[in-house]
Amino acid sequence: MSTIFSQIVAGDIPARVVYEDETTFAFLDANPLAPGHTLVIPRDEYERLNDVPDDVAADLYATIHRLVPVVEDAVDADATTVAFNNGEAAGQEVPHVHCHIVPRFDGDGGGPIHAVAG
Ligand code: DGP
Repeated sequence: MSTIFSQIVAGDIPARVVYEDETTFAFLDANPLAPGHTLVIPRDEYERLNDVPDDVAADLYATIHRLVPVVEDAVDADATTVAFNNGEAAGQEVPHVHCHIVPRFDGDGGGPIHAVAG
């Protein structure tokens, strides 16, 4: 049984795709904490960060690095919270590594951790 995110990558579940390349994929979060809330994932399924091979981790970081300013510009954000919930106790609900890029605005009142709490 593949994760819901693998089904999105496969095109079996619709999503607002923001970016894709050979190893990584990005789409809008279905329950956004702010407009433009984006998830960046490896195409392949890895449950936790330390399961991700080095080359894929490098690609994942490159995509995050590329998309942060794009997301900020798209919604005119003042900043972004960029975070992984890594493991169930940390609030990870989908067992497929994903990085949250959450646009932040001056005075929005969200703390860094609560911003990505599920
Ligand atoms: P986390 O709690 O870190 O595992 O975050 C999971 C995020 O995934 C949560 O913010 C909502 C989002 N999400 C869950 N299911 C779907 C889906 O089917 N489509 C999209 N676009 N996002 C989803």
